[in-house]
Amino acid sequence: HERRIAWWREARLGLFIHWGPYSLPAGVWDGKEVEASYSEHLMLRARIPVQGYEEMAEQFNPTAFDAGQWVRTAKQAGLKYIIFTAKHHDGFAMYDSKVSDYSIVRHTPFGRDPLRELEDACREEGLVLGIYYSHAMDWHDPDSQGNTWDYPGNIGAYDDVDSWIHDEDKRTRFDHYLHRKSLPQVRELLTEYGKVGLMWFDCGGKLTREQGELFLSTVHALQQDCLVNSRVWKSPLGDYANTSDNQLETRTIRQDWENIITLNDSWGYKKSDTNWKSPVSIIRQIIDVVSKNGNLVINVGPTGTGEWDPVSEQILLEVGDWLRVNGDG
Ligand code: FUL
Repeated sequence: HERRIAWWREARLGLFIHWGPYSLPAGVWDGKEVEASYSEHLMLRARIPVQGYEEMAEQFNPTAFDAGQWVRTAKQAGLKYIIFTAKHHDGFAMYDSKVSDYSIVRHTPFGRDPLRELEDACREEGLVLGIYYSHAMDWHDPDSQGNTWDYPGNIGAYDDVDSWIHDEDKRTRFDHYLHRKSLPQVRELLTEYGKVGLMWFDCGGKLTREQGELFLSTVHALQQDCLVNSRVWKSPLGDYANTSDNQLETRTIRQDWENIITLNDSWGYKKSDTNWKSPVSIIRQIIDVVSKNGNLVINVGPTGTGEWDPVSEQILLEVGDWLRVNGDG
């Protein structure tokens, strides 16, 4: 563990990238603004049937995507690692998956593999590649958690453990999803994309401890030096702990901890969300978190065409300017 975490303790600052088909509708469905602060939760909040979401995803063609530019901007902003959403809760793979055809490569006219391009760009620029993978929730899968409008027998997104833990059918089907899709995709991510600095799992609280440990041991068996965050299940499982989302008042959770914030309120690109944090408040957050020996990960949500919102880019570059003068490199 000590050897595995050494680079991360040094790195201090990272960039989160939430990008997927949800970046295209950007918070709007059927001409209406969907009530949800997170645009990446559109499918859940608007209860979009799998087929309707699939049809939307077929339109995803982000031809302006330029991995080199994204990574160079991150570097200029003083960020040392990136965490890219390889699959969010919508179940859509943002990489070339052999496990599922529901991917950017096979399901869209775009046909490119952004994870591969980001891997190459990170290697070129000397940033560490981290991968976000929604291992517990998958609204596209008939046996996973969250989608109870297409699959009423599933574990709901907001159900507590007690409501399903004794339900043999729910438990068994969820376990099938883990073994049929989730774990196999984690295996491909850790075998097809070179050295991965960290696997960032999410919403693992509804897994059994055993299932959480299975993800942890799978990662470490494939890449001994790859870190795993505590959302794989619950802290203390994992190499380091996370705060809750967008938590601006922090306290040390344990020795190795990471605070995650987004520049506005949504993680995925959302057209109507202009509630931007100022560069000064981001700088304060850096000072606060780093002074408590933590890491800070700042999120950007690129658009459906593959560009960064100019406002978020500007905020990050101003932070980078400050770091060049006041940081320790
Ligand atoms: C949350 C997710 O549900 C959000 O969509 C986002 O990915 C955030 C970083 O973690 O739990």
